[in-house]
Amino acid sequence: MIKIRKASLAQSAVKPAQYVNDDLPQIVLLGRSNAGKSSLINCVINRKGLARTSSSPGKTRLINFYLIEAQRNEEIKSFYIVDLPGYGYAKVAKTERDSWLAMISRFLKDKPEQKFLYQLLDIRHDPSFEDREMNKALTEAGYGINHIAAKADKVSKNEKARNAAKIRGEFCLEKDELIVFSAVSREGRERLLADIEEIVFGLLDAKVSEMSSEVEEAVNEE
Ligand SMILES: Nc1nc2c(ncn2[C@@H]2O[C@H](COP(=O)(O)OP(=O)(O)OP(=O)(O)O)[C@@H](O)[C@H]2O)c(=O)[nH]1
Ligand SMILES: [Mg+2]
Repeated sequence: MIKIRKASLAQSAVKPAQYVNDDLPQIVLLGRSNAGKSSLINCVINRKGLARTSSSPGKTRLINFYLIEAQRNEEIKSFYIVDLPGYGYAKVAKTERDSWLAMISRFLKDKPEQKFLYQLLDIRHDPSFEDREMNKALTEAGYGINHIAAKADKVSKNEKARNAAKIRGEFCLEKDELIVFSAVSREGRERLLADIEEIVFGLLDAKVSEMSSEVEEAVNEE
């Protein structure tokens, strides 16, 4: 398991000139306003208020790049978690909605090979029209999307199983493909960190370094 060593807000952007300009992987969080994107970031990095959260939807209006430093064994690597402004909040004017869409699609088209998309859904509700539209548009454009059912602490155990199954059905996901998450109980945090580990450090390396540390131990014991 990786350890998060440091996190900071590296950059806030509305236009390409303001994007970060390096080749670190980007874990990109998409989802309805109020789905819990900013709370998830704070939970993952163990910092209460780094990403601003609010019960009034529409808190995140910029593309925020959080630079994170993680450690696995002796290895230290950096990556970004990108907090995108949520879609579908209240009754925003059409012009604002359009500029939001333009901002997001411009961002997603930039260095797509560096981006790993996670769509957050509130586990209490059926995926909304916009959740489904967003998923469809991105899938058609060739993006792979991962899914997270957030706010899992807000439902009973039965509801959690039922609603997670519904979300999996909606997006054609296998059982282990949906991450059930809560920023409050921290359920799903390790599962998400395992994904991030694979993205940032690679899977094969993990096995190799596990093996080499076993070999090292064995040598030390002799
Ligand atoms: N109980 C519970 N509440 C949560 C959880 N995640 C987020 N919330 C609450 O839901 C509200 C919205 O959370 P945010 O993290 O600000 O949501 P967001 O997706 O960043 O919203 P926008 O910035 O508007 O797009 C806040 O009041 C949070 O405290 C969770 O896992 N459990
Ligand atoms: Mg937010």
